[in-house]
Amino acid sequence: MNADDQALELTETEEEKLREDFDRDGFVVLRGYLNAEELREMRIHCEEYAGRVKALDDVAGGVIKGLDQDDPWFRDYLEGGKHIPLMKRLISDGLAPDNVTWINKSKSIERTMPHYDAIGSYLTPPSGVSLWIALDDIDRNNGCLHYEKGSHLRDFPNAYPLPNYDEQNENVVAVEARAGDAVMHSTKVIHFSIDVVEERPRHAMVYAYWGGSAKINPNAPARSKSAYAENRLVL
Ligand SMILES: O=C(O)CCC(=O)C(=O)O
Ligand SMILES: [Fe+2]
Repeated sequence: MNADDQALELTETEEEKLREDFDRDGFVVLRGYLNAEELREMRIHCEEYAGRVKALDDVAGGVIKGLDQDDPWFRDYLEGGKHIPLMKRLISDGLAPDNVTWINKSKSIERTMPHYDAIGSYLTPPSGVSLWIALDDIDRNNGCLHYEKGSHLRDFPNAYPLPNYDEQNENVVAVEARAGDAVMHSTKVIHFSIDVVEERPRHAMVYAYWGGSAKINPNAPARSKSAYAENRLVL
């Protein structure tokens, strides 16, 4: 069954709360976003991708981008997953898919340094939203994500990692996740992971979108490898 056969079931009040949280914090955490069967299905497609296209263990940096280009299952989820209606309402815009990324950062790989996803964007405004899904339990011991609440409302340098960034500032919160939990975050919110101290699988997937109304900035070089950079699709 395709993921878009189901929908995220939320009451009006629940959705209203998510919208308020997203506007204020720049992200929302969805506990149990994938049920056991959906989690199993996404993991199976990662394993299948690893066997047929590329294994994450063989990739320096622990990140593979563009799974949508080699695997219709991931492309279908990017273009039609159950998250899409809510994500559109969170940013009050259409969604222009960018790519599907698969991440597993072990001890020997550099953690994800402080950044916001729109760094280096060739779009203006660099608005958008990403769906990050934990495929494993990801806690303080194996490099959980941290977010700075409200940082999406300020402007930061266009550089990775963000220079002179205070990771201990009072608005930073740790987001420990169980497998199947998800985070929807603005492309402008600052986030990073911490060092892995306990070696355990730390698989996550990211389904990334630009705001449908964002335009290509003619002054910015088109450095994107996204399959959608040339053929824009707006959901
Ligand atoms: O899982 C990670 O370490 C990085 C995730 C991230 O930066 C993202 O989803 O935008
Ligand atoms: Fe990110």
